[in-house]
Amino acid sequence: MEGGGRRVVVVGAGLAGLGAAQRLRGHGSLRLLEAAARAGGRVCTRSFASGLVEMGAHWIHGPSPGNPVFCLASRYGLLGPEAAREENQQVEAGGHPPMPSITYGSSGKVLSPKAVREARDLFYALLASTRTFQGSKKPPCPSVGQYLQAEIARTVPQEDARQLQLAVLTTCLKLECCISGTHSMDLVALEPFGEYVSLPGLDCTFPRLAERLLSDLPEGTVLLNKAVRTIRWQGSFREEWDDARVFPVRVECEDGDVFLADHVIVTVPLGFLKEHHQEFFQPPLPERKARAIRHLGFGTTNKIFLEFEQPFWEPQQQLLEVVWEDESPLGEPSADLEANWFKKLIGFVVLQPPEQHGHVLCGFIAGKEAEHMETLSDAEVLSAMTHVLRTMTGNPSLPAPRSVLRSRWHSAPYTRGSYSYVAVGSSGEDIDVLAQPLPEDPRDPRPLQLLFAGEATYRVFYSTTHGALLSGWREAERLNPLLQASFPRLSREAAK
Ligand code: 6YU
Repeated sequence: MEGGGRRVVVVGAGLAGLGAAQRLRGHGSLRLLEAAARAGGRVCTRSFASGLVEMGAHWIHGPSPGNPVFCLASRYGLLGPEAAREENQQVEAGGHPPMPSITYGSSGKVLSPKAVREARDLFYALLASTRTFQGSKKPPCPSVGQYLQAEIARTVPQEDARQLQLAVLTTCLKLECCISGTHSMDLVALEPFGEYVSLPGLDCTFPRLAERLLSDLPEGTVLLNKAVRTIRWQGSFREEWDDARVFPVRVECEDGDVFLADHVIVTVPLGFLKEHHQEFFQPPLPERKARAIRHLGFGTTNKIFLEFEQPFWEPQQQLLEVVWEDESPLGEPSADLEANWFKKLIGFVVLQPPEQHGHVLCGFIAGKEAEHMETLSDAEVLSAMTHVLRTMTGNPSLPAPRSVLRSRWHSAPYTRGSYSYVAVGSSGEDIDVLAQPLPEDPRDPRPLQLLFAGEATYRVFYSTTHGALLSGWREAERLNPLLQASFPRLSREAAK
C-alpha cells in the first residue's frame, strides 16, 4: 500500500462497495476487501440451461433518469434498446410486476382473468392506502399485514366468489412478502411503509453492472477471498516498518492479513451485521446503532430456476401465477414447513427470450419456507416443483423439469438473507442511525473512522441495487473532502 495520503479500506464488493470505490478512485491507498471469490455480492450471475441467470437482483426497479443504476448502465451501453425506450421510462408500475399472463388454481384450472384482476385491484388499492399512515402517531395497527387483513375482512363481499377472491389475495400477500423480503407482512411496520420510493419505469432485466464497475478500478484495488473478521477502531495502530504514522483503525482478516486505515467504509449486509456485529467491531458499536441493527428487518427471498425440454406455456406469457384455492389471508398459515413449504411459491417468471435462455422458469419464494427450501436437495426441490406444476396445470403427466438451480441467500455466510425491510418495532430513523459514521462526535480529532453503506442504509431506496449504489456514493462523497485536503495531487488527477 502506498504511504502519504489517508488510507481507506472498503469492506464488501457489492454495488455499495464498488460504487464507493468508483467515487474514491484515484486515492492512492484504497483497498476493497471482499470475503467471496467474486465481486458483486447480491448481484450474482450464474450459467444455467443455455444462458445466464441472475441469482440475486433481477430487475432495475424503476429504470428512469432518477435511477442511478439505470443511468450508469445506459452510460456504459449495457441496456438493450427496449429498456432504454423513453415510453418505458414513464410507466408507473408502483414497484409491482405486470398482471400475470395466466393464473393457475390448485384445482388444475386456469382462473378467470376477471376474478384475478378484481382481487388484485382490491389488493393494490389497499396497499396504496397504507401510505396514508406515513408520519401518523397512531396507525390503526402495527403491521402492514394486520392492516391488510382487517381491510380484506371488511371489504371482500360475502358472496359465492368470496373464497376465490380470498385465495387470490393470499397469493398477492405472498408476492408482497417476496417484494419486501420478509416471512410475513405481519412483520413489516405499517407507519413507515410509505417512505420507500418507487421510481417510474418498466422494470428491465439487471445488466452486467458489477463486472463493469470492477473492471474500471485500478488492478490490485479489490482483494477477493479476503474476509474481514474484526474491525478495531478508536485505536492507535502502527505499521512495523513505520513508527511515525498512527492509524485509528485496524482491519483484521480471517486469513491473518491486517490492514491499517484512517477510514473504513463498511458495506456488509444487514444480515451479516445482525449475526456478527458484537464481535465484528471492537469496541462494539454504540447502543443506538446496535439497536437499529437488531430491530430493522432482514428476510429471505429465493429463486428457483427450472429448465424444461419444451415449454408448456404460450410464447407470449411472461408470468405464471399459482393460487391455492383453499387458502385465505384471514386463516392461519400452515406451520408444517416440511409438508407445505412449496405453497409459499408465488409462481414463475418466464425468462425471455428462449433463444438466449432455453425454456427456463424462475420461481420466487420468501420467508421461512424459502429458508427451508435451502435445506433440501436439488432432487427434492425439483420433485416439489413438479408436483406444484402438475397440480396447477391439472396435467399429472406434465414432464418434469430437466434441471434446477436455486439461490440460498439465507445460508450464504456473508449475507444471511436477501434484503432489508422496516420491521415492526423499527422505523426509517433506524436506517439513518445505521448510516451514521463513527465516531459520533463531529469534533472528534479523528473523524470518519467507520462509515456505513449498503442497501439497508438508504432510507427511501432500501432493499434495492440503486439504494446500494447511492449509499456507496454517499459515503465516498462524505470522505472525499478529507481525502482531497490531505492528498490534493492524486485527487486532482482522479477528477480529470
Ligand atoms: C434490485 C431486484 N431482487 C432478489 C434477490 C436478492 C436481492 N435485490 P451486497 O450484499 O451486494 O454486498 C456486500 C458484500 O459484502 C458481499 O459481496 C459480501 O460477500 C461482502 N461481505 C460480507 N461480509 C464480509 C466480510 N466479513 N468481509 C469481507 N466482505 C464481506 N434489487 O434493485 N432489483 O430485482 C432485486 C433481488 C433474490 C438476494 C435482490 C434486488 C436486492 C439487491 O440485490 C441488493 O439490495 C443489493 O445488491 C445490495 O448491495 P450491497 O452492496 O448493499 O450488498 C414498500 C416497500 C418495499 C421495499 N422493497 C421493494 C422491493 C425491492 C427489492 N426487490 C427485490 C427483487 C428482486 C428480485
